[in-house]
Amino acid sequence: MCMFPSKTLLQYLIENLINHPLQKELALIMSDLATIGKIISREVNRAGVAHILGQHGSVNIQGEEVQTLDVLANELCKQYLRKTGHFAALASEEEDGVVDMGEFGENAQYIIAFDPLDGSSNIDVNVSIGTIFSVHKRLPNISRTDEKQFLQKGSDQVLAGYILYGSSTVLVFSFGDGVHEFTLDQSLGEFLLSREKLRIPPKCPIYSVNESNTPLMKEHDVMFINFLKKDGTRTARYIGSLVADVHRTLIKGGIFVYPAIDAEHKGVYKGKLRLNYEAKPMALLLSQAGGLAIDGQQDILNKIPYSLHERTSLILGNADVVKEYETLSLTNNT
Ligand code: AFP
Repeated sequence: MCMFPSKTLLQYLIENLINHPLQKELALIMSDLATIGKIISREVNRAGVAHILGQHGSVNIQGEEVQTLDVLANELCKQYLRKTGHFAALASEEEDGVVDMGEFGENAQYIIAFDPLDGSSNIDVNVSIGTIFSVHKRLPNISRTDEKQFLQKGSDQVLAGYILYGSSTVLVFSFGDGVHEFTLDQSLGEFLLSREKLRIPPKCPIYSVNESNTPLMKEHDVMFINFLKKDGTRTARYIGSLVADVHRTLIKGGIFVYPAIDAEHKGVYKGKLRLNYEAKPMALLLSQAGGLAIDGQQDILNKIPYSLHERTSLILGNADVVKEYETLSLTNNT
């Protein structure tokens, strides 16, 4: 067995600075996010033991029940990131409005949006969950706590990624020059490089969709899902944690489809996933890995959010198959 581990995240970030000296602060941000990931990973792993599983009893801005681990992860992210001094403002799935970083954020150059614990309905059953983050430059001439700071295009993200708490804890991120994966070695307490410049495989062997929603979908979405199943060459996988479904898609290839649905049976079709801290960061990773993420009609990276917690439909995965969806959607959109 090899005595020497692969490159640590810290080594990687330092080496990367030789080619990208201006990314110094982003490297520090990435290192801080990795530390948060280690702490959440520890808490997730001992959640059952510590009897901190279960619901917190409150309801978040999305109308969902908040889990204890969600609260813990959100508080940790807020408190830790505030003290780093890198962020002028912060937005979280668990917070109604923009979070002021106080004196720590006065001279900060970046803003961050995150979902501290995505896939929280899976917490109680030991299914993979994750933290998603999206970092932008702070906009000048706008108050740092103004929601407009977060109404920036996905293509302007300077750092995006996720930490997946699964059978191992994995960090996947991009500064916009490739996607890199690091796996947490619990014994060393270090993230070690496991995949550099990750590319989505060319084949699309998996489709991932919550098929219980088909009665609520538009006709062309149902047609597309039937097309994906038509020749029996694809298998179905759906976890219900975006981080886990995206990670599998990046590693194995495939397509994830969450179209707009008419959840209230009123003829009004709406997306479920959040643009700022679910769709945008995943879209950057997919595009950097050679894939594509769209809302049905346009690249997610080109969408300008109109509100902090805006929801969107999301179709991502192998670019050729995602484009087939786009064509069908554009010709059938009503
Ligand atoms: P929760 O955090 O409420 O579990 O939502 C998870 C999520 O936002 C995303 O991670 C999943 O891809 C998606 O929702 C699953 O939605 P459905 O439960 O409607 O399939």
